[in-house]
Amino acid sequence: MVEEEVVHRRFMARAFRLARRGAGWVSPNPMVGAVIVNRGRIVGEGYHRQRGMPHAEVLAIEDAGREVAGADLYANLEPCCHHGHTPPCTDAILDAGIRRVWVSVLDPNPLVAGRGVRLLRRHGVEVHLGLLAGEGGRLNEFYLTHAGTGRPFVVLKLAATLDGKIATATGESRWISGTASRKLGHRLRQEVDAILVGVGTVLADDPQLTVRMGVRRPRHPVRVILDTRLQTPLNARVLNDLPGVRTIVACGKDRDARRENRIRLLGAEIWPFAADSRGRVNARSVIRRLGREGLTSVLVEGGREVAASMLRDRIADKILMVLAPRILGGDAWNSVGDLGIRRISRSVTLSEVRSRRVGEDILVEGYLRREKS
Ligand code: AOF
Ligand code: ZN
Repeated sequence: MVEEEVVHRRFMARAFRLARRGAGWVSPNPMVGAVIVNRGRIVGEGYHRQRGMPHAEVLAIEDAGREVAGADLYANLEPCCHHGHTPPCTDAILDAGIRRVWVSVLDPNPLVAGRGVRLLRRHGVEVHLGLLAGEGGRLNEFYLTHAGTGRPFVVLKLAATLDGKIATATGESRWISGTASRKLGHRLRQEVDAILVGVGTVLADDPQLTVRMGVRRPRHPVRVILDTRLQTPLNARVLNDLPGVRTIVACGKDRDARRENRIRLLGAEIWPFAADSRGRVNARSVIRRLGREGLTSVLVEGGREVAASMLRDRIADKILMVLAPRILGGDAWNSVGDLGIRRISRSVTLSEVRSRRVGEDILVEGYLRREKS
């Protein structure tokens, strides 16, 4: 029995790996991988490549050909039972004569949400739900958050020194982290729907916010700048490089109309918002609107004020902190602005913390408890 469990996990882990190949391409759909096993041997595999394209299960069934009859299927997400761009996977599974199905997590899409599993069971298929559910949930944390709540999953990424600094006293920040972790940053950009920074970062670093280093087939995320008073320079690289990439400048309602027009002429969208209690664009409203526009994930790359509001207002779901083996001292810039915390018991605390080496740097990641919004 225990041995058998190990085998099931191995096939599900294979489905996870296949699913991950769709990272960055499937949004707003989930990443899904499927494996078909007959008499202990993998006879078919498939994964969802891109939104609008066939589903993992259907591809795996095709791949298995005649060997699918009486076989087992492993899928990281509950098979769909509705007509979208493609017909229901549950029909394909039943037509193929698959006998047993292992599913990691349910699909929160209201058109599915447990119906896929129930339908299969009703037709005599043996369905096992919850195999490697923790990892299956983390794999699709963008999709599951967005499909379940309508808001995107928010990742706050910071690259700092061991003493938590992101720039020297003169504002120099290139480069605190090493090549390996900067490459990782570009791969991460490739997987999210939007990158968001504050105007302070645009003024200090003039970033492009595009996918470059070591990514073969770049897919650029939407660029979002929080810029209450429209201070983004008209010659900033975010407004001028890669004009085909959608760029959004979120500003206060009380803005300069001439400047707004000039930014629009460069191809960027202007999104006006009410200010928060500190007189800045309300980041939570911006994030919510991104979710309404179908964006499932946002990577926040700083600077310190934006990082502070993501933590203060509990907007971030996850933190990725790259720590470079350097020290800059007290006159350098902090990675996170003031949070007004007086007691250790009130500190922003991560859970499910993991860490690993990336080149010379250390990557620490963990989850935050988010307030409902
Ligand atoms: C699956 N297998 O590989 C995927 C599923 O418009 P469609 O037809 O692509 O349907 C998209 C919805 O189907 C998506 O919102 C989610 O509920 C489910 N995705 N389901 O069984 C897959 N990609
Ligand atoms: Zn499907």
